[in-house]
Amino acid sequence: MDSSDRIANPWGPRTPYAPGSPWPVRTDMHLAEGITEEDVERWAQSASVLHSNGDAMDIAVRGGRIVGVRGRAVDRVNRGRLGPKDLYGWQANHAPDRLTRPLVRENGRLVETDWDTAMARVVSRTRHLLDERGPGAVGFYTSGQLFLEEYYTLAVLAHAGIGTSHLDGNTRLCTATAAEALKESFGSDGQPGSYEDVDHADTIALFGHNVAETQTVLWMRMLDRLEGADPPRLVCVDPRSTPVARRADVHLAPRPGTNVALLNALLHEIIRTGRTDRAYIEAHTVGFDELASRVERCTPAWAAGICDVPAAQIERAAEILGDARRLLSTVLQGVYQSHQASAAAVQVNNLHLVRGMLGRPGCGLLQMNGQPTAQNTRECGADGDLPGFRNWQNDQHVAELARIWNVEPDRIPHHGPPTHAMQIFRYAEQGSLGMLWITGTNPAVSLPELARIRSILAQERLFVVVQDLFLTETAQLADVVLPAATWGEKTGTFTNTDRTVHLSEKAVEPPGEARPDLDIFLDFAARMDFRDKDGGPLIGWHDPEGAFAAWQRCSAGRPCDYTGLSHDRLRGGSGIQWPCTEEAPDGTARLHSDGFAHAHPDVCESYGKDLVTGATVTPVEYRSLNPDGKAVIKAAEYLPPHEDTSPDHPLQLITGRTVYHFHTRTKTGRVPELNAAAPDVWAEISPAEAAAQGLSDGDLVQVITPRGAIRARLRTTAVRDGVVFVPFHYGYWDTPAGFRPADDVPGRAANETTVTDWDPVSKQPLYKTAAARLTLVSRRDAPRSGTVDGSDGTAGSGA
Ligand SMILES: Nc1nc2c(c(=O)[nH]1)N[C@H]1C(S)=C(S)[C@@H](COP(=O)(O)OP(=O)(O)OC[C@H]3O[C@@H](n4cnc5c(=O)[nH]c(N)nc54)[C@H](O)[C@@H]3O)O[C@H]1N2
Ligand SMILES: Nc1nc2c(c(=O)[nH]1)N[C@H]1C(S)=C(S)[C@@H](COP(=O)(O)OP(=O)(O)OC[C@H]3O[C@@H](n4cnc5c(=O)[nH]c(N)nc54)[C@H](O)[C@@H]3O)O[C@H]1N2
Ligand SMILES: [Mo]
Repeated sequence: MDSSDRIANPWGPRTPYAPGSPWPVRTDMHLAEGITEEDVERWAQSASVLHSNGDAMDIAVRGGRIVGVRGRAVDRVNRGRLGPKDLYGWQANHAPDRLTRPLVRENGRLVETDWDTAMARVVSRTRHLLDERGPGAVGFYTSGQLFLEEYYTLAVLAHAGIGTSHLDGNTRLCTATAAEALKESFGSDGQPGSYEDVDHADTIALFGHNVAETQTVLWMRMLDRLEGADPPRLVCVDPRSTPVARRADVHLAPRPGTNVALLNALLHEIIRTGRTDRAYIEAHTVGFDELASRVERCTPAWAAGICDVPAAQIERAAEILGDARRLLSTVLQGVYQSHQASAAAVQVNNLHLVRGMLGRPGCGLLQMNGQPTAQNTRECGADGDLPGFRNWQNDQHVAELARIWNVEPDRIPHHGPPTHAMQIFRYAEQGSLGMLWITGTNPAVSLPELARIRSILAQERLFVVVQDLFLTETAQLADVVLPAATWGEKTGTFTNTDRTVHLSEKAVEPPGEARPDLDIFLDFAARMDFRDKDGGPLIGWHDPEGAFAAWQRCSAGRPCDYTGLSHDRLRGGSGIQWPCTEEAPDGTARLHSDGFAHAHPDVCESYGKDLVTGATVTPVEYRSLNPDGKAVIKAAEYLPPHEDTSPDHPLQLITGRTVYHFHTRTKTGRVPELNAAAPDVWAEISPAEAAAQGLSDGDLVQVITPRGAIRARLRTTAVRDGVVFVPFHYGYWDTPAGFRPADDVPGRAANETTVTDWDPVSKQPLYKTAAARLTLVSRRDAPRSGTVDGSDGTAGSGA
């Protein structure tokens, strides 16, 4: 098909299908101009790294360069389909401004150097800090975008090599709440559901998840069901009129930050009307009575007052959810990036538990991931948790890990919870952290309250290492910059939202001296000479296959068991869902089909937390609550957002995504089609809100919060009155200055305005509730770039 169509219509043509039948194949392809399939010399197997869906594709190679991509029809995830970022995004690999040599700071400026010099600086600073101040002075902040082999190597290096507990990923900003909600309810991380549940569901509910723009291929699957025979009913909870909302049978548009009130009312109705599965609750869960009493007074009328959603709509949604026979729910950032993130996400788990809707075709639950490899950050322990979903409070688990690594258990920090990213930056601010090694993330654009983050990273006393493809806003503040190879230039595996593991093969050489992250970590480990307790090398592998084999040993017997997989097994066919073992050689479609073994006190990854305060439950308490390992139904009371509106800041600010860009745009901003589709930041409010404020479409405005201000063009869309939405993608690397100008001039990155605050349970920052006001800078007819409105409206939210 004509590739330009996929900017105007990101989802392509429909292939409708009926419940229970397989999703038809549709093979999408995009090749560079002038290239035909016959011109392609070689295809390298891979999957997308620009979202969590895991769209399988082959990379077209000609003359040592990537010249396009084609969806893999054999793959269970996408059956050949690709989204707009998948189709065009590969062009970023060959951007002219890729980093090709290491950089070190000399007299205040970053200058090119060789690998030996750069690595020697990193090693000497690490040794110095370990000698002078101990492992607590060294921190690592990684990504949801490297490969499994890289995370596992980094986790071993940090946990048992350095011995620091200051290791986390940007997964903290992304899906820490997914992991937490799964631990709270089911004892361990691991998605219960499967994408095949879309094929069987009679009802699909999306909670704070704009799937149409953020997992376009998953939305194609839902659209094909909606246009086939016997379509599912669709429930959408989102304050904006997203493409999902516009297709929904019921769209609930609550005030931002009120998910718990809404969910408690839905549970109230389902319990009141007897739409629960008593036998399932009895056999498989603990905690139901507490939930029933907690939500007893949470009537739709009560929630209507908090959420500003008509009570009748809440009742209607409860009826649909309560009558579903095969319910699939998804949850994402509209829930996770709120002040009661974990409490709300757990209520969606409860909805499935009280209705007995788990572990059967169509009865799916996806606490969605966002980033392509976030699942691997979590399972490998590069988010600070112990590898293999092991429990830091369980001495047996620590001892087992120590055996696998052949070290003394004491060498693995486990005397308290791992340090979360926001706390790592706090330690850097206070000075107790002397070195921060940042890999595959751009915190100078993606963390909240950017003026603060910039000042932390710019400190003389903090040694900052940045490993990236480009001289990002963050790299510009580093002491050492290491040029990394990326997707298409290195081999490894990664796991999507529904636990499907894909192999991604090296297609082309990286530019210049750029090296795979795995090689950089292995080089560091070798130079540091980390040893096990018998004097052998702590890290004994040298390549991706060796790292994968080591990880398999670590995963054996745990919920994320990879022992039945290998790079070879993943070559040629479809991706495979973990756990994959000798007993389940083709992988496992759904977890919890026969009970909740992962929740057993001896097995569970966590004993859980108080959903309101975040206080950890002790092993003794957990054992008495859940001795046999059942699912835990946990109730939570609603609390209002921490920062509410005021006369000074009368609007609620929410931030998020557009279909055309990925995060801080280091890749998508360098792709002509995607950049042209949405070249600059904007702010959305409702037409009524605009009228009330004397503003109109296209006006240049400032969005102001107590932290800072940005400048953006106004778009009027069907968002709730009283809410302003800003996409968070736009940093400074492609502005005329190339970096953030002065802190006292309004910028354009949404995070200039967001708040340093987090969910007490998952520690995920709050990007979706802050108070703001708008002021007019200039009217639309004042000179403007003309392209600032971005998309033509077909795909853009609220168009
Ligand atoms: N195109 C594109 N796709 C991506 C990404 C990208 O950058 N661009 N990033 C990937 C990553 S890492 C992630 S984490 C995912 C994120 O994927 P999503 O979570 O789908 O994306 P967001 O736009 O962050 O937020 C989703 C919705 O939450 C709504 N929302 C805001 N406040 C509330 C609230 O209080 N309650 C409810 N119920 N909803 C609310 C917003 O209006 C928004 O439509 O996308 C992945 N896919
Ligand atoms: N206001 C607001 N802020 C948000 C969010 C929001 O909704 N609103 N969402 C949050 C979420 S969910 C997320 S996931 C984060 C994302 O925030 P970031 O992680 O900061 O965003 P990216 O732009 O994806 O940064 C990834 C970096 O890794 C580099 N990279 C890519 N591949 C490789 C590789 O193979 N190796 C190495 N070494 N580097 C590589 C890229 O060039 C890029 O600089 O933002 C968070 N921030
Ligand atoms: Mo994310």
